[in-house]
Amino acid sequence: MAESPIRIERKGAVGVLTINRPKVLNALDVPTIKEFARAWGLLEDDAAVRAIVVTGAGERAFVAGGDIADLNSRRGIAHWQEFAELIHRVFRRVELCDKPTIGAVQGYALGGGTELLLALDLRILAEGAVLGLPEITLGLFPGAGGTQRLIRQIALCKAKELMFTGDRIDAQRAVAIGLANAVVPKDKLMDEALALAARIAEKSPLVLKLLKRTLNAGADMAMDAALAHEQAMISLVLDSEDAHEGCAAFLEKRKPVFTGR
Ligand code: DAK
Repeated sequence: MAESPIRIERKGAVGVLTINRPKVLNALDVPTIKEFARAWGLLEDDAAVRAIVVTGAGERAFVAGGDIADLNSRRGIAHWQEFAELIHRVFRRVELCDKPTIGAVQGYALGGGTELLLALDLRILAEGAVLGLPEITLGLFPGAGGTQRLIRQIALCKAKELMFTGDRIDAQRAVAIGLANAVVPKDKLMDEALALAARIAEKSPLVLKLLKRTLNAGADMAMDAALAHEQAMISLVLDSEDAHEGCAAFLEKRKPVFTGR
């Protein structure tokens, strides 16, 4: 039987999803994106999973992009129906996931790989990681939500430079322009990503959920609407058992135990 293009495993409270097509540098074809969606649903639905780390199999790549052979196999409306609609739906689901998500990147994260990172909350890069949006060199432009996510996340002139030139950037530069959180030694990548995920996973899942919703929705709202939304969300949080547990733990000089209620 062929090996699955996606693997999932649990490390304590952290779910790890590995894109597993190392022979083509974990490029995303339609079957892989479909399997990604299925695996993602399992992690989302598992209450014991409080944070999700996404990584690529092998040492050469996180994801080298959309699978160019698969992309080139379609003409006309089939692009929209089979590829565009699917990848947009899946990346949006990733972006709006109620659990915190982290990309752990070794090697290439190009095209759809960088676009996937843009849908993840935090991005940890191994030394030597290479990011970029080379679609323009293929006669394309980033179309998995990348144009819109990038201009909302980094300075417009830097976003345009990346998309107009298709240049690859190294890990240090990716952090410097605000595209990633940190660069770590190659052999520490998973340890660092898992430790960060575990630290976040200790926090209240309810608060993380409402915080993510506040940030994601607020980023696209006018200020007054965003503040009203924040006020409603923090009111829910303030009324939660976890808020009382966190405050009581502080006063009692102990570590809080959050349950998500
Ligand atoms: N797709 C398919 N195969 C790929 C691939 C990719 N993106 N990237 C690498 N491979 C395959 C190579 O063809 C090669 O296969 P074999 O020749 O061994 O059969 C194998 O992986 C190893 O790659 P290389 O031999 O090229 O390895 P090198 O170390 O020499 O070079 C590289 C590594 C990452 C620099 C190079 O492979 C490369 O430039 N890869 C392509 C990177 C790229 O252009 N990525 C962007 C792809 S376009 C859409 C939404 C999103 C998208 C499209 C549409 N809609 C909404 C419709 C996304 C588009 C993209 O991401």
